[in-house]
Amino acid sequence: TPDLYEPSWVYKCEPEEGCQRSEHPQPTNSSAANSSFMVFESLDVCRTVCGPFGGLWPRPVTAVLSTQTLKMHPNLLRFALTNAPVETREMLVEMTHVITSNLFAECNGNITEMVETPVMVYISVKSPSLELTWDTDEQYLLDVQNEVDNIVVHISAETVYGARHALESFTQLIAPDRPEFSNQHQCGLRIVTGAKIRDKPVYKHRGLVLDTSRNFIPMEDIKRTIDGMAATKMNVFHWHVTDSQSFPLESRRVPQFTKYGAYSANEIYSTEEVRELIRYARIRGIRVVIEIDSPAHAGNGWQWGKEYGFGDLAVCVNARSWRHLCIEPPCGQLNPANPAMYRVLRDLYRDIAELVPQPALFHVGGDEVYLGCWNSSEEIVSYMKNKGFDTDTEGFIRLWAEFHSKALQIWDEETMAVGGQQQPVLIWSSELTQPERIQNYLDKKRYIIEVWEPLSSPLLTQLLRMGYKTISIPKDIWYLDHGFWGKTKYSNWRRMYGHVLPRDPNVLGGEVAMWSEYVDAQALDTRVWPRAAAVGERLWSDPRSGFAAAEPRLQRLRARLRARGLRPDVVSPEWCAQHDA
Ligand code: CP6
Repeated sequence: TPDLYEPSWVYKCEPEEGCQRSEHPQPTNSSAANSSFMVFESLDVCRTVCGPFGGLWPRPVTAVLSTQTLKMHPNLLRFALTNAPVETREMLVEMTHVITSNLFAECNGNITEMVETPVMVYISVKSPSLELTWDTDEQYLLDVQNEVDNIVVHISAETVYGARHALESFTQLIAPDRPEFSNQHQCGLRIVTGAKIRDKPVYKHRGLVLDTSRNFIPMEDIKRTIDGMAATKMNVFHWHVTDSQSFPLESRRVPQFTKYGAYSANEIYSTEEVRELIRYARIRGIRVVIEIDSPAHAGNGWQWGKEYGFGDLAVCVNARSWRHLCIEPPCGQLNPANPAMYRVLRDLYRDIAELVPQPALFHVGGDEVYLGCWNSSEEIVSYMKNKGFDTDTEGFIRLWAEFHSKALQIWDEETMAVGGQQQPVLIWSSELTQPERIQNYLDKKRYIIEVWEPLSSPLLTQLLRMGYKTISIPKDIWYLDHGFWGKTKYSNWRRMYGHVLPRDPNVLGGEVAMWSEYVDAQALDTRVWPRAAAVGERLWSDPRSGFAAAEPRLQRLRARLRARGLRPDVVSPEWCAQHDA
């Protein structure tokens, strides 16, 4: 195919160089004028999709975009798939359905039909694998050409997930022909007439943590959050599904978890719903990582042991002595002295292992153990004495480490019992992961440390130096709940965007966190979006250009999220959208 991308009429953008509009004559419409459809040029649309990196978010590695747009309609959009096994093709078909319905949702679901250009998308994928892991190749090439009477798009990727990212970028080359800020009206869609995009992520772990324990978040709101992540090419939904406050995850083997731990019978995620969510996320290139926080942050859902003759499965449950027994009320920690607790944990892990596609990534929690809680239990203290553990801080730390070692072994066994292979697990940073302790307790081949220390903490660097793999989630920057606790540590998107992770092969990536003490479905979208997208671009592209260059694209992303039914917060006054571009 001939190269249509003469530097005289394109924006050329290379990483690290910034973007410059090359001096060029006004594009001529000659080739299009000869064809059978009319050409409408709208500078407004081009302003949003043809500029440096157009309306793309996250920023691709390289993009060369035409300065012309043509009218299109999703009715005249066709996909042709590569030869591949049935399951691979089915996955691609579902991915294209998502893309098409996202386009239909533009213009308030009411796209004007005038004279449109047919768009033909050819997708070629090399690997038939549907596995989604850190080894999944997410790179893609996207090529858009204006042929005689249609637009021809070529997508080529190693995996279906790369192809999905390409499809996402493809939709970002399309924009409504009316101002961003009037979402109420019918409008037309226009597509950039030419593009060459080469793209791949800098970090392989681009996550969002959602806590659904402090306040329950209905499934439809979780799915909307997944939609937002897909729009920004994030790929890990870290589901902090349980905590001490409530246990909304159904376990078929242990129905007591939800019976005693869910806020209500309506506030439960059934096994079927979870399975469906995992599938929903996959079609959007996202892996669901379930976290069962333990041994701390566990209480409600575990308080029925005595009634069933199992003894105390957890201790200090619902203790309310703020700043004494608990990190935050209500308290609760698993009882490591009780063998029945491990049997119950095994049943829960088995249910999860059966639910998640293998190879699976699991999060064991491991944060904020309050040693005073365990110390308040006679049963636990005498268990320690029997084992010859000192009953000082280091003794309790040993007990904590013993818990994780047993829990990991149970997870491994249950993983293998369902035909999976041993995998590393995620664990939060804590007292246990302090540099002087961690090597005694946590094997660097088995644990990946999710470091949530503030930026000023040396821990991330220390762990990297010791050879541990890490996920970075600096709590003073990438916590979306800051500013909503009556404190003023508000993390705005510019600050979130401006944080650059150390480039180290053992930094697998990062996550942005939505703890749910002070949020539920009512304000979820505005609290998460568009700020999470700032982290999404930081993790995908890790650009060196500042937030000023990013802002117009973020405004376009915000409009796109609105069209897809999210309710993202504003980026800046409407004035900026009108005058910045
Ligand atoms: N819940 C759990 C939390 C937090 C953590 N784990 C948390 C701690 C400090 C802040 C915000 C959230 N609410 N289970 C820490 C990983 Cl500032």
